[in-house]
Amino acid sequence: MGGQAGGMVNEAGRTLEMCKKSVQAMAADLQDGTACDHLESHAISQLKKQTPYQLEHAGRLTQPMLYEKGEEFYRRIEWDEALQRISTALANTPADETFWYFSGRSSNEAGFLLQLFARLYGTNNVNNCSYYCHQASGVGLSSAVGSGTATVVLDDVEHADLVFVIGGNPPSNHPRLMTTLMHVKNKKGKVIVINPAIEVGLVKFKVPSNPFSLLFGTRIADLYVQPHIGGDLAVLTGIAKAVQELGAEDSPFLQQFCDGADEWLEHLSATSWEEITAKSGVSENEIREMASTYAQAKNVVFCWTMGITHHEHGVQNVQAIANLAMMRGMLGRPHAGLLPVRGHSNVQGIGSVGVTPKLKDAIFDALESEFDVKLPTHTGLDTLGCMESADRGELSLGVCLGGNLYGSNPDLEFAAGALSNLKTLVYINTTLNTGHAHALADQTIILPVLARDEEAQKTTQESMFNLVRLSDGGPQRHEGPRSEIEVITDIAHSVLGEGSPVDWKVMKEAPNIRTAISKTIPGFEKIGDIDDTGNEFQIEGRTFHAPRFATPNGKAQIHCHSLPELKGGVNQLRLMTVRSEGQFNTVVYEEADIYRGVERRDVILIHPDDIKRLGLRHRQKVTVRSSVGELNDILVHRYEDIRAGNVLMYFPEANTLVPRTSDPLSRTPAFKGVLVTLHEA
Ligand SMILES: Nc1nc2c(c(=O)[nH]1)N[C@H]1C(S)=C(S)[C@@H](COP(=O)(O)OP(=O)(O)OC[C@H]3O[C@@H](n4cnc5c(=O)[nH]c(N)nc54)[C@H](O)[C@@H]3O)O[C@H]1N2
Ligand SMILES: Nc1nc2c(c(=O)[nH]1)N[C@H]1C(S)=C(S)[C@@H](COP(=O)(O)OP(=O)(O)OC[C@H]3O[C@@H](n4cnc5c(=O)[nH]c(N)nc54)[C@H](O)[C@@H]3O)O[C@H]1N2
Ligand SMILES: [Mo]
Repeated sequence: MGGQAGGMVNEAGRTLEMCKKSVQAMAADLQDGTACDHLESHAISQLKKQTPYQLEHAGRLTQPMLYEKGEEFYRRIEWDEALQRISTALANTPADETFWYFSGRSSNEAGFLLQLFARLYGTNNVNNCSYYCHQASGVGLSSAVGSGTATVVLDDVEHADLVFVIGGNPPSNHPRLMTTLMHVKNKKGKVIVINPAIEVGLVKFKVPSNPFSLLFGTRIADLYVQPHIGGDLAVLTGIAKAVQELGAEDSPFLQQFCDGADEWLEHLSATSWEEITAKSGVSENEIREMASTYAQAKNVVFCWTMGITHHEHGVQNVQAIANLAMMRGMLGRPHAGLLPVRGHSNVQGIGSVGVTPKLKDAIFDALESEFDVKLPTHTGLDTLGCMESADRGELSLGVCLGGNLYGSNPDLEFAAGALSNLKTLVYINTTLNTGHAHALADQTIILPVLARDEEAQKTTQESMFNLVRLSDGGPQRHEGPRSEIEVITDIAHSVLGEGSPVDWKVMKEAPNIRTAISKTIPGFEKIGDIDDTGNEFQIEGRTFHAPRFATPNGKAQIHCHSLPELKGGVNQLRLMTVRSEGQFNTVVYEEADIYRGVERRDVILIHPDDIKRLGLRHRQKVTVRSSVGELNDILVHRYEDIRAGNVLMYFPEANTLVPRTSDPLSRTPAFKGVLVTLHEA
């Protein structure tokens, strides 16, 4: 389910319509046959030719599978053999030659346990998919307000009279946010969208459960501004400059509660409109219009997603959004603030419970004293760091709890090569994906696990509004898969043995894991009572409803930025790699992208002016080339709704073209800032 919270109720307690993605996921789940049959009947060379759609639709993984280099096929193995192989490999590998990658769908309990095991085993090479996702938001927000998550709760957004939606496609990826935006609109609030592509659902949106909206649609965007890809820093700086020229800044707030205001205001005055418009591709008029709408609004919430973070200057983008909020005192009080709209359902919780290379000091100390152990202190690798280290042959064992590390990586050829250098690779998954075909170590073991809604025990997740929620779990849909908690505790027990500082048998019971979390993760104290009280709770110290921030001096921090040049030369186009309506990340459920009116995935969406300028024709086949790879037989798709000079292709297929260029501050790859050229076949 593409949502943020457990269960089918949103944070305001409203029952939600079943979202389409969860129906698709369940349908894929209930198919005849299993992914194990599929692996047994298809050679690796055949699997490599299959699409993400075909692999996902092979059914559920039900039994451990083993692939050994040199063989043509995967084969079934028993759980005992699989676990034995994994513990033998771990026992024979120096801890710092291993890495531990986590996707964001696992529970807090599973995440906490596996990272704890990795550290007791001896490494900090522990990271999660946020390094390819919202890491820039975490780093940017921490530098601005001292905490890396949303500063608001859902109720704040519902009360806003202006919402900025920057660099995201919520009609496809965050349908629940659309319901909130419709509430804002129904109360005469406004919405400003900043996005190089016009996403139709942000212009007018229809919800299936609302008959009125179904007939007419609700108009969403009051202003829709299309910068060039990568132009946001200039746009955001421009809005701030125009607010300043209107004299609409909240000077008392800036002086009393923020650091760095004077320097920043001087910097804004000194930045010319020529520079701002040239580096954003947005006219001064449009920027001034956004600024005056902002200046008139009382309660403003800023939302953003991957159009902001997937850039070399992702952290600066986030800081610039925070600056803009501070400028008019839209922080540190109810009904206003900052909202990074999250990716995976529990990616935030996974990060909170310690799935990061560097543990927060408080967590580190608490774990050491709770379990009476010494934890490793040397620097752990982030996700891209692990891939690069594996590429250099420095790593020999990887464990992936969920996700598709290969498929989500930039530069697929590099990614396949890096992971194939490993001696052992353990994939803990529900279904097949491209990684299982392309990224194979000397021995590759796939362990089949239950999805969260099939767990026998209750588990918890954290929503993007910092609310910890309890999920019931549910009946198992297939014989064979085991719970993540069971698998992790079994591996940990067999590697660390009876003398382990953590009793892994005790940790098989989720309430015992919650007790450990409550004692070691600051803000999660109440999780220890959740089994008795059922009380879901807000994590302390993250929602700022008073102007006192979690920074060392309690003030919000303003950052000055120099504006980056727009990327690209004469015949180059700026490429964004994005999701279609019919997919969840690397998992493709249907080929069509209904909102964008595109029926297949091997396309490049390009503005008519660019088609003309480059002498191309609609629906002709081209080769798309970047600095790291090329894709052949891509169909040119005439698309009015993208800003000329910029093009759109679908992730994960387009990852062949994405270089490893990343934001130095967050280490997030620039998935939206790829330069490409088109060549006639
Ligand atoms: N159904 C569904 N739901 C999902 C997911 C899914 O795959 N399917 N994935 C989940 C995950 S992990 C995540 S992280 C989120 C992703 O949610 P989104 O961020 O909405 O996902 P993308 O498809 O990457 O869309 C990027 C958006 O940013 C715009 N954009 C691209 N470049 C720029 C730029 O330079 N500036 C600006 N301002 N905008 C730009 C694009 O036009 C597009 O609208 O969704 C989550 N929810
Ligand atoms: N070019 C490009 N690349 C990108 C992006 C982009 O926009 N453009 N987006 C990036 C982003 S935002 C993200 S978050 C990453 C996604 O990175 P990942 O999280 O690594 O990838 P997913 O595709 O979400 O993982 C899908 C797999 O998760 C497994 N799975 C599903 N549910 C469960 C579960 O409950 N438990 C377990 N153990 N496994 C489960 C299934 O086997 C499925 O095949 O990709 C990144 N890569
Ligand atoms: Mo994500």
